[in-house]
Amino acid sequence: MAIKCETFSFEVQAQDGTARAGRIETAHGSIETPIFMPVGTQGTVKSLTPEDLRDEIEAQIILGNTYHLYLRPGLDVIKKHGGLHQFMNWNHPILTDSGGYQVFSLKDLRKIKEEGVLFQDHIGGAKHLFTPEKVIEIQETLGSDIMMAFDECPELPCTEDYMQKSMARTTRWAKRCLEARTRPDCALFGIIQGGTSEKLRKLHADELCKLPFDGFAIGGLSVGEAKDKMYETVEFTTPMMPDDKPKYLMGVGKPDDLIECIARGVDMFDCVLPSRNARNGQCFTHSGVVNIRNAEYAEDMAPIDPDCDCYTCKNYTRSYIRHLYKAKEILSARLCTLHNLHYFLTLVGQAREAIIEGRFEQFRLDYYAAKED
Ligand code: PRF
Ligand code: ZN
Repeated sequence: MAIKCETFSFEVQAQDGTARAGRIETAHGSIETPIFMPVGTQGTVKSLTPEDLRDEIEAQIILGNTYHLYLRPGLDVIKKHGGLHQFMNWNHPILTDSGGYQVFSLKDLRKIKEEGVLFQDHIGGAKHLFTPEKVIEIQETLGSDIMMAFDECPELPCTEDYMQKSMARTTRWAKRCLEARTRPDCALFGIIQGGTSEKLRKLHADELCKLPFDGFAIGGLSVGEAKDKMYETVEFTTPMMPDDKPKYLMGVGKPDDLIECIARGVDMFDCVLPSRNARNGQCFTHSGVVNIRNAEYAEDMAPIDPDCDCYTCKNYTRSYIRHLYKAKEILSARLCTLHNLHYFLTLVGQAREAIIEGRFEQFRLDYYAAKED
């Protein structure tokens, strides 16, 4: 008998057009949606402590990766700590990706079978088999609050025939994931694939949304398709998903994408962009992107974003941060990461307020207007 998660719930608190504000409850606390999840692939959001994440960025949930943590440090080490929360000293919600996306990006080093995916890892080149049962076992060992089902994210472009076969297999894997659960405190989300085809998305959503998942994700986007295609796909897919469960768009995106996809009914996002780009000196601000490497900032006494109240913007000039970047000082990565994640979390928080107050469309217009001047 498949078990149900007893610690997970979701409630829609307000709706404005198709944009939603809601609340998720998990074993490690609640999450107010729409939400952005900073990515902590290796058991750390690079350069930040849990205190930074909680106190400066006000992150409510972070994302961890099955694939990376399973390979290094390995489950025995994490088990010894009592799970990923204790291992990384983050006592708040964690969502883990299933490893599907990571093993499929190994291209030459993997073989897909009905049983699962055979792959060679990127560290020592050892062979592993990820099956739906295995990735649930790993995610339960990590103690994930929200586990993701094992899916295939087909490389685009692919034929309709391949996509249909892949989706059918992802559905069979999804059922095996549900059957493999043993912990009542770990929720499980299903992942809808189907590329940018409305017909295929409908086929897959109809099959997956019949299953007793705690939430649903849109996978297979932000893989190189045109931006308007992605927005269009999100727009026709969210109505195919149950309104009483969270809707999660995987691996997205830029600030504009968050605004556009919140408008189309998405509740949850994750992306490496704000943290990864911060390390290259790319900062997101109310007036657009500031590339701190640029010579024009050499003597700029302004903060990265004059409209930001993050730790970085309250204390440091563009000139100083550019100096750190140029001198290859690691503080540059940390200050820019703090700023970018603060910006992303503030943006979704303000979107949430606007939805609750029924002024989301005005908020969206104001957001674009600020970028233009
Ligand atoms: N599947 C999984 N993780 C993902 C994706 C997916 O399709 C994406 C899509 N860009 C990001 N992360 N399991
Ligand atoms: Zn800032």
